[in-house]
Amino acid sequence: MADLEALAQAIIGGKKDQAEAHTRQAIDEGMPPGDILNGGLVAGMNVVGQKFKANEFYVPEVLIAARAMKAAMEHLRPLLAESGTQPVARVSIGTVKGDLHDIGKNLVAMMLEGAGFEIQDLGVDVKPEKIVEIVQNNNANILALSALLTTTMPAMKETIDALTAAGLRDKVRVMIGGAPVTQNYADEIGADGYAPDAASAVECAHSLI
Ligand code: B1M
Repeated sequence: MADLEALAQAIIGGKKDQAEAHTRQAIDEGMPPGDILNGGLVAGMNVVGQKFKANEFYVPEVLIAARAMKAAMEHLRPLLAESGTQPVARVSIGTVKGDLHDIGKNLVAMMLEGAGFEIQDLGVDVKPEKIVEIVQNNNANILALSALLTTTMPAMKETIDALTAAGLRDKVRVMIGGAPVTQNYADEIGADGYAPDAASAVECAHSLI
């Protein structure tokens, strides 16, 4: 009998093979894919987020858990699409112009995916004009911007200004983060949300929708 608690535990422990096996078993037994996602994958990643915030888990543990979550997700993704299960919201995430750091951004993306958000990863060094094009053509609810350099933080303001100039500022909620970024800076440039770490990014994204 499929065991969602065991699936959640496999994800928390970063046990990729077990996570995949529990997911397959649940699918084969006909459990609705949305139940497997929420009761297993999201439940597991929630605990990972809490442990990360409490400094009980560090970056490697989160990455290993996220790898197990992603492997399980590969089995579920086609079924979720078929069953019409809606994501919590759609997030386009990228590191801003001039900035090549992506480890934190990837961590945030994985935690959001683990929380049931649909992720469009824009990569690094994403120019404001590219973001304007993406916001115009895609239906993301949230634009998530990461910056790791004090010299690239201004590109966050440039991006928000470019969205405003293009008449698109109201189409998307903008959240920002990265080591040098602060809540004050978010307020100053008119971002809708700020999160200091990947677990808080999930809370922030939830608060924006
Ligand atoms: Co760079 N680098 N780096 N670097 N690098 C820093 C950031 C630096 C602090 C090192 C230092 O001098 N002590 C410094 C920045 C100084 C500053 O501006 N204040 C620096 C510098 C100067 C540079 C170069 C300019 C060096 C040079 O060439 N002279 C250069 C710039 C290249 C460029 O981007 N154009 C450069 C290059 C690199 C590498 C390519 C070698 C490599 C990046 C590899 C990669 O990302 N693929 C690198 C690395 C690894 C670092 C350090 C060592 C680690 C960064 C990291 O990944 N941390 C870093 C020093 C340090 O932090 N100890 C440093 C782990 C990661 C999990 O944390 O990214 O903070 P972080 O993400 C956190 C939170 O910030 C938050 O959640 C994450 C998880 O909790 N978060 C968000 C991040 N994005 C978020 C978005 C959100 C919400 C939360 O919402 C959207």
